[in-house]
Amino acid sequence: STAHAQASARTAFVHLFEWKWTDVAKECETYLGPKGFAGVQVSPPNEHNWVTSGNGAPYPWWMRYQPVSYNLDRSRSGTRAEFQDMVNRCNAVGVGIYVDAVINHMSGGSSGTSSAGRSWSYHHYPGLYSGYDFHSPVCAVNNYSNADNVQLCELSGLQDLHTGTPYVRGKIADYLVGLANMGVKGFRVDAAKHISPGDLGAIIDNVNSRVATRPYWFLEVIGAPGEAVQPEQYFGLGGGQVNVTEFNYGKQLYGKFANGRLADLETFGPTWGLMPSHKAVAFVDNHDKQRGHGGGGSYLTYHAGSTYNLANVFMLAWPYGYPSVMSSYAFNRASEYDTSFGPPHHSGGATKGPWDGNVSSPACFNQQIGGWVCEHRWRPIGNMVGFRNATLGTWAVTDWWDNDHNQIAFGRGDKGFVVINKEGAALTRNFKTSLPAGRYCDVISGDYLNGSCTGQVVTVDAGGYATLTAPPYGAAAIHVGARMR
Ligand code: LM2
Ligand code: CA
Repeated sequence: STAHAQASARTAFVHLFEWKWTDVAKECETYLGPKGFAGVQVSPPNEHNWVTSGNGAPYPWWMRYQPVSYNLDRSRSGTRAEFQDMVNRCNAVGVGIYVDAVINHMSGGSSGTSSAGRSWSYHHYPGLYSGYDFHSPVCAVNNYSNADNVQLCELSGLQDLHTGTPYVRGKIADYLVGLANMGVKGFRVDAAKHISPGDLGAIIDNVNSRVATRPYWFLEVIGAPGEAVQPEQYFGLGGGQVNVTEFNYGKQLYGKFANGRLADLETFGPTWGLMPSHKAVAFVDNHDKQRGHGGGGSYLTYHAGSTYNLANVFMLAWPYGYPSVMSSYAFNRASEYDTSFGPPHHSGGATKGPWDGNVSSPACFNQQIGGWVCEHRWRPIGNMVGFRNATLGTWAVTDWWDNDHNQIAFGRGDKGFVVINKEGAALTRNFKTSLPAGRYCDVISGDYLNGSCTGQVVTVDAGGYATLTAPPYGAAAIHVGARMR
């Protein structure tokens, strides 16, 4: 299990990709806090390049991966004051904010205007960085068998910071310390693979030494066999306390959920080549992989509908890593134009968030372009966060059952039991569980609230047996946090 998760008894987080600060605050208060989410990964909060059109698409999402400064005054998600208000309100309901820290590079291109209306040009960011602060000679990342090429050259033409110098390290650390002092609880280090472990370790140590409480760190390192830079090289950073993204997790789940056999998952974990559980951030998809950015590999996305739901149910029930739930706006995948398309917006590019004009609930579950998908609010996904929190104490898988094909079931000791049915016929069966006798709410067919259940109520007998029904391409799940009174 993971230390950060145990500390809070909240064991999963969500990436609210491209959400506005004012909307994230409302989402914490109305949904994420009550549902037991530990945190929210937010889009990069700093001043960034402003791109009106990319690959023909209006206001591409990826403009935010082109920093212009570490000023929070005006990003696409809102102002510094709105950011602080969000951090405060989310912290107040037990939900930490994790900032996506883009610190490997600055903008791409030769010149431009930022989200705050300021000018910048190649290797020239007024008041922050100039010539000597960038790696030279300038080269392109194009040889993954050479660590220096990966870490000292430009990734996708993005101006590569000389993270070996005290000045650059200091500027980056000041940015992150400032965020921690505002109440930010963690950092996703973007493109960590493109910063040497020595440089990144120095920055992490600098930050950790200057804050009252160490932030939670997870580093984005995409592992691929045979490459010079491997995730393991980053495990020891921050005194060995950091996590690393496990990109093989979602890739392997795709292999089983999209066209393989779920029964194979009985042994899913490090023996499949995954990093140790306590080091890993696990995810079905992320903002890059869902649109084919950031290298190859197939991943399930919300486009897969019920199969996507089931893969997330499995992730949240299975004792591996610290799970990250993806939450998207609708997009098509046909072309570069489609995958560059930014979030729903007003004319001029300001984000039109799911809470815009809505008082009691956000505009979600809209898979047409211009809509927000909000996978984290899909009932099976949102409610399985409660399952994972309730089962934290028993990390072992118990009472495994499968039909040799695509119906599986397993328990988490005396804390929870889940059934996953990726077949076209309903599955009803009397399962052996290790739960205490009692009546439980099936949190897939309904919600548990204040001792009552809007879905199926399941009885576990004195011997631990219970009859559960999982609909076609559906699931059923019971746990001690949703027990009838
Ligand atoms: C990441 N992780 O390591 C982010 O998760 C990923 O989303 C970022 O790429 C990347 N690293 C850099 O932070 C995205 C997007 C790219 C986009 C960059 C910069 O996937 O397509 O590149 O952000 O905005 C774009 C253009 C590209 C151009 C580049 C520089 O698509 O064609 O390259 O800007 O102008 C010349
Ligand atoms: Ca670099």
